[in-house]
Amino acid sequence: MSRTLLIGIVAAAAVSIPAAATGSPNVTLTGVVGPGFSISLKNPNGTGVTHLDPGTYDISVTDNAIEHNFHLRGPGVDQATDIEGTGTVTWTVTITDGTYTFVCDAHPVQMRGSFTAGNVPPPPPPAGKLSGRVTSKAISLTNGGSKVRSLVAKKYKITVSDTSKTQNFHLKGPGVNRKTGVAAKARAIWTVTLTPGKYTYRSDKSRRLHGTFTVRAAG
Ligand SMILES: [Cu+2]
Repeated sequence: MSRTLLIGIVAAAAVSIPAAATGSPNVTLTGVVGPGFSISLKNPNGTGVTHLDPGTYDISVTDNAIEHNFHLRGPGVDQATDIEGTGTVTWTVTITDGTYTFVCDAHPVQMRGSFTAGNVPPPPPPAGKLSGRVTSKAISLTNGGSKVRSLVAKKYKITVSDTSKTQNFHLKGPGVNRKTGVAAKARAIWTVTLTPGKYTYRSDKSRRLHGTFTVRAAG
């Protein structure tokens, strides 16, 4: 008996899913402002909105703060919550080719975000920051204090500190071949575009001082 009953429940649940989905044809994006100086607009999967296909969207906006608001503006769209008010509203908006911004009107410099749509490409991701360091005894490449083992392909700013007059810092891999001088101390900032593949950093005067990492495709 239990087997038949279970199949019946599963079948009923399967039928109810498309019925619910057809009642809400628009993709719903979620905008949140506050508490504090935070503002965000997210895709259904929780990632930040950076680029959308043109179309009609429902935007559920929750305004958590009496000193902030959520103001979305771009081609064909200009919608805002009250600065003094709080609560959740849903806007149905039509997104077309272009760039859209969302800000708090009371703090438009600190609290802002943007995305592009259609034929306007998303902006490149901000450059990553790395630190390269070589002393007479050790070499390292770190990312926020952790040793770099794997990175996403994009642009990076590498602050290189070469505190040795006998070693250097040499980064080599697909599209990149940069080095400091062996006989001089140096401090430099290199902007490099890392692409998928294997990279090596080493001192050209000591085989012992070396490390490797891999770069994988973005997305
Ligand atoms: Cu604000």
